[in-house]
Amino acid sequence: MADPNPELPHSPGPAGGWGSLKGIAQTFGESWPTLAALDSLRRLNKPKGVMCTSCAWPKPANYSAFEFCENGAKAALWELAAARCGPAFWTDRTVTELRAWKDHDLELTGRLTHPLRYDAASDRYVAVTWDAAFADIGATLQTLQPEAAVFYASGHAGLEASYLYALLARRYGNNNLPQSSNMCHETTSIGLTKVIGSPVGTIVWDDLAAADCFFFFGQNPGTNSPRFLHPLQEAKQRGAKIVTFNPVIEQGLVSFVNPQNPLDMITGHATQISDQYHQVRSGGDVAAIAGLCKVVLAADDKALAESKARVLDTEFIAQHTTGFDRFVETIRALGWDEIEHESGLTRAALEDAGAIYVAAERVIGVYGMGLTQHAHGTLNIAMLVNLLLMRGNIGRPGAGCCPVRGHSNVQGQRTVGIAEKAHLVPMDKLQALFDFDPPTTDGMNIVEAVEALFAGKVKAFVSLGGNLLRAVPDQARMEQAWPQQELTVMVSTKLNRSHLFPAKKAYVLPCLTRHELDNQAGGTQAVTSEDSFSMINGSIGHREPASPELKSELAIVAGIARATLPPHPRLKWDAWTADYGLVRDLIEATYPEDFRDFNQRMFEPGGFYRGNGAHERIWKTDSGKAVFTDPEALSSIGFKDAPGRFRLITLRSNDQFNTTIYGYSDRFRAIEGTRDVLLMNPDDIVEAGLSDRQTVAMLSDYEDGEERRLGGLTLTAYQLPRGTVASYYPECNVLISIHHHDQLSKTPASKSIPVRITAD
Ligand SMILES: Nc1nc2c(c(=O)[nH]1)N[C@H]1C(S)=C(S)[C@@H](COP(=O)(O)OP(=O)(O)OC[C@H]3O[C@@H](n4cnc5c(=O)[nH]c(N)nc54)[C@H](O)[C@@H]3O)O[C@H]1N2
Ligand SMILES: Nc1nc2c(c(=O)[nH]1)N[C@H]1C(S)=C(S)[C@@H](COP(=O)(O)OP(=O)(O)OC[C@H]3O[C@@H](n4cnc5c(=O)[nH]c(N)nc54)[C@H](O)[C@@H]3O)O[C@H]1N2
Ligand SMILES: [Mo]
Repeated sequence: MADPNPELPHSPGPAGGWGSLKGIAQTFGESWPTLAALDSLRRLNKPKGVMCTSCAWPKPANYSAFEFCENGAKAALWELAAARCGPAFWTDRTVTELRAWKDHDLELTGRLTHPLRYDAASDRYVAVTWDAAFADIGATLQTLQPEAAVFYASGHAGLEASYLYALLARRYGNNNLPQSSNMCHETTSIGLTKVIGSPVGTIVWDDLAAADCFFFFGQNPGTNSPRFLHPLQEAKQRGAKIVTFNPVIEQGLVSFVNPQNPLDMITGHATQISDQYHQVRSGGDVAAIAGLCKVVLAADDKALAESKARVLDTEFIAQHTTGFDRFVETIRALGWDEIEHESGLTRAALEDAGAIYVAAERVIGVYGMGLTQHAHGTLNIAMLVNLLLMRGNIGRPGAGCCPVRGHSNVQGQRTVGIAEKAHLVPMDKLQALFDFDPPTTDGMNIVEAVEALFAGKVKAFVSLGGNLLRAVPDQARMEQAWPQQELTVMVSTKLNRSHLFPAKKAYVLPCLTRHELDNQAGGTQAVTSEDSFSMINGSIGHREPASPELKSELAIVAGIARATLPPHPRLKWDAWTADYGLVRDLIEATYPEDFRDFNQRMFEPGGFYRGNGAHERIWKTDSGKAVFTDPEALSSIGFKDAPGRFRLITLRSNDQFNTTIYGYSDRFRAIEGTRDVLLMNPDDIVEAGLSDRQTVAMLSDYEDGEERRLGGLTLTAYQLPRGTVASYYPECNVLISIHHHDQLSKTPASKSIPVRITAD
């Protein structure tokens, strides 16, 4: 077991504290927003305020004065930056020239102010009118076969715009509605549905306060959901235990100084977060959890022999689950040797962790990309559910399964129809509401869309947010294939790399952010979003828009739709744009159980709960029960170990939101001034004949015949398990094969990429 307070070679302070305030200030040294923008922070995550545009962590009903974290503040201020990227920006720069720019520098140019069309003759973007842009987009889409167009959504846009976007795609004639979750928690949607009949997590806010134990697998709250650290700190103060499985020692899971607690701030008092920290190998969680399950079985055997209370929740297992006997048989047959080998952890360490699990009454299993982004990611999740089911830790207070979602409305977009799988959408309702026959064949998810793009079958890509070209695997191939299309349309707030590979016709359409005043013919409009706990919240923007030319996401979707689809009395694009409440009525009519009294309830403090069967122990699976899964593999990597082959983890720094790079300070890992690093165990460095600080290159070792290489990385000795190396996302995306993904959900395996390392 790793020391929970290790002396790292790079020794950062605790998460939170003064560092987080400094972190907010530093980010804006270069692009400091107006002072009035700071007022926006006060309104974050409060009723009639604005729901954070950063992550999807829920908002408490009893909010504090400042209900935001370092990264929520950065996300807000980044969008409200004073800098503007107007049409004049293009007078002395070409698109090709900008490809040499870093992601950080592209976004630093500021908010986009005008709709832009790519002009191939001058290799520049030029300003166009909205009407001209919509007309050309509509006319081009009309010339294509419906299957050849893709409607991508990154998880930002609100429920109203997202609902209309899905309607646009279906009226146009396809279900090609891939979403950022296809690279993220799709594993959760598929994996959890299979075993508990719900695509989303099962806990609600009050469960956080009732739990006496948290098991963390591959989720990094300090960087990616910092407001989670507050309930964790409270949990520790009431004596709850926290056990972490993560190859990287993440500071937020080690200790935390609450920046919202004056006493903590003055005294520097840090709360220790993890009681145990286990540095599992990348892809070693199936084995680690199997080990924990073995410990639970052994404890139950002992209790039986001694006629004590059972450790297994036998009543729950009998009444609510299926597959238990086979699962137990497999777990019992597993040897500790193979578990130790595959997990990289000792039996003693797993017994220590298992002892905490067995002693706890109410356990929450938390996870993130460390479980979802592997070739057997769905198996990872099924194993975590196995562990929870053994002691009835799903569907009762203080217990449950907690996938921590990424984008602020990524879960909600799925709820209102952004889904490529036809069976997930109530097509009968759409048919009745809009008088058309929705397409019944499944559309493409991200991996399928990219494969079709490589095969020349995709001719148009519309993106509601996001930076797909930078976020997907096989970036070099993407950069070749993307411009071959007839049309690319990107609804964006700032310049990003995806804009720099324009198709034959290419438009960049600038939109309002959630912080900005959205005035339409029917008055000021609000938008709604759904968080990780299935709570729906309204937001009202109040900031003056960055440019008078900007349109809301909903208005842009409606503009494209009006220009693309034949008119129909049921398609009231203008009325919907004037009053988003009418769109919420449509959402309620389509999903009456989830959105009862939508317009009346959208500003309830903390949001209103959409409900979740699994939370009530109603299992919407084929068998009507929760399912124990018999593991068919003990590693989640999906390839064999080989001499010289490493497992690469792609990391997020504390100074980025996905492909938006705020700066070069990964404070919690003490990596400053650069992102071009490769972190490696010191013994591995020696064994590979390399040396610390040397410049190295990584080569993909995925066996599909493609060459993939990333050079210029400074090798950095770091406390990682042997055989596991780490470097940053998105820079490493050139190394990932589009074919290397979770078997069931097709989520790219971004946390176990096979690589070789050489001197550069
Ligand atoms: N500030 C900030 N906030 C964000 C984001 C951001 O980029 N910046 N992104 C948002 C989005 S879209 C998402 S999806 C979430 C992502 O948030 P997380 O789910 O936390 O995602 P990551 O940071 O990619 O990876 C999580 C952890 O998995 C660990 N890990 C890697 N491989 C393994 C493994 O094999 N096993 C185990 N047990 N752990 C492993 C890594 O060391 C890392 O600490 O955050 C959201 N919030
Ligand atoms: N190797 C590797 N690859 C990964 C991951 C990983 O861990 N490792 N993580 C994956 C995950 S979890 C995700 S979610 C994806 C993310 O993939 P995407 O969602 O496609 O990427 P983002 O970086 O979140 O998108 C940033 C862009 O969104 C636009 N934007 C920002 N705010 C708004 C807004 O309010 N409205 C609109 N319309 N646009 C806006 C801006 O122009 C900005 O440049 O990447 C995935 N890729
Ligand atoms: Mo994500």
